[in-house]
Amino acid sequence: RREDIAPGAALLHGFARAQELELMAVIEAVVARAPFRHMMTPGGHTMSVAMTSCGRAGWVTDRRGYRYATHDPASELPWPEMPDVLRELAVSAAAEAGFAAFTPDACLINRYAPGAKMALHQDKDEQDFAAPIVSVSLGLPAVFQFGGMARSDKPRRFELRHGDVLVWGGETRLVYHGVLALKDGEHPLLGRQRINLTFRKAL
Ligand code: MD5
Ligand code: FE
Repeated sequence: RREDIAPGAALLHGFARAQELELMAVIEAVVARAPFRHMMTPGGHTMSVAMTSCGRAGWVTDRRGYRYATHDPASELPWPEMPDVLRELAVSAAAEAGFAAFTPDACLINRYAPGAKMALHQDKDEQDFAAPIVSVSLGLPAVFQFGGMARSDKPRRFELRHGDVLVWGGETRLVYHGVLALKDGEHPLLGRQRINLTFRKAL
């Protein structure tokens, strides 16, 4: 089921569900080479969400700022390649939402333990705002906040469940958004966590 939540933003309920086992297997392989880490923001706060990346570019933050990097700062090696099953899922979700020819080069993998959250922010570290962003949710459900172009715009709330895929681009590409503190629970496949994959054309 496709739910249009704003112009250019579509929530594809359960779109990734049938591939849950393959997705978890390739995520484990990426994490074996590029482990999850809690990065520091330019302001000196450690993020509650643990992150890693695959693809040509990975999103990183440290005291110098936010940016995309071709190498993992922890190992100084290139990020693991983006597995085909991940790329194909992102491309097919984008097409389903009306964005043909999406060519993601970055997949950020976010891990939320109970209590982890992501404050309202805009995604604006990418070169090309014409490309959409595709976000895949796995594991425990989270409450996603979808705001407007100003931080002060009152956000709407949506629940993102296991297998849901959110695609946004066009007019809504730069809206403020965030994730409320993850509520504790037990997911049959992932246990006490939520994993979010965010695909972007970064470079
Ligand atoms: C997450 N990740 O679930 C979140 C939300 C990030 C990030 O925001 O930058 O890694 S992904 C869903 C999302 C993000 C940005 C905009 C919209 C949805 N949207 O406008 O619908 O870990
Ligand atoms: Fe974001």
